Amino acid sequence: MSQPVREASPPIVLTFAASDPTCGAGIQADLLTLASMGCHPLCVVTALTVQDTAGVEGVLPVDADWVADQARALLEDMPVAVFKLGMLGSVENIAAIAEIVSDYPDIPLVLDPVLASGRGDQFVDEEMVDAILRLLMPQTTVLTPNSLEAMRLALDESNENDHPSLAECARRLLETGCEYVLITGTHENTPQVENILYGHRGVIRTDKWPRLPGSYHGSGCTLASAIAANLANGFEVADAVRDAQEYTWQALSSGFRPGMGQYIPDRFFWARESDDVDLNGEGQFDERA
Ligand code: PXL
Repeated sequence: MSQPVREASPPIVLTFAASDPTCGAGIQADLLTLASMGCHPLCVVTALTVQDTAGVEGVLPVDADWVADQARALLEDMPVAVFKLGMLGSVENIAAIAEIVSDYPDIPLVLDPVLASGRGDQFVDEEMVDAILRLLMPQTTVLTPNSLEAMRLALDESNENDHPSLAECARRLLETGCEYVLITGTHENTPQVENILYGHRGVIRTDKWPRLPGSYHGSGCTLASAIAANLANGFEVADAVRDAQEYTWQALSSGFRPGMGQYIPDRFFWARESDDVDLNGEGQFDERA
């Protein structure tokens, strides 16, 4: 019997993240984004959550041996172009994942330091923050904190007078060993959302985006996965970051509200008919305010 012709596979991105059954955030958001951007996702589940579009009701970390076994099985079988890390669930999982990725030092790693949900549910304790800083940052290519996460990761807890600027947070985070830090500015009091990419020589680029009125679930997962997809597709970091922001802005501006809580980004906006996406327009989105 003749075999079907074997096509070259799309670039493969391995994501370690928690399941969000709403598919707004978490590993399902990563999967949708990576697929939409032409990659094949590999999904290692680090925790289960119970949630709806209004909030998280429960988190069950997956046993660290199961996390490691999922990843090892995939890595022995398929060539991974980029790693992407989201919510990791436990200190044990952080340690297991740090050990696995250290066996692949040439594979770029995008770390979305998920510390809390956009709705305020806390996902990490101090021990996990410490493990992220010590074990993962030195292996990170691009770190993608929002300004609140950057502050929490960079703050010197022993000094109550420590009030670092975001640029100082970026400097401290780069000192922990990551190559680039993209601090997103959704939570800052600026007319437009300003996202700043820092490298060891300073600011690499600043991008400003019109503020959208809705509250979105999964915007950070979408952005980090889009960066990972662009790196897997061969972009340099600065271009990967710029293009990923544009993709995310479009997914957000095409977002929809399927339940009673937050909006969900539409990662397949390009596959649906719509006149909605207009980077220069602001009026169309008023109904979501
Ligand atoms: O948006 C951050 C995030 C990541 N991963 C999971 C989540 C959330 C936010 O709720 O539930 C699983």
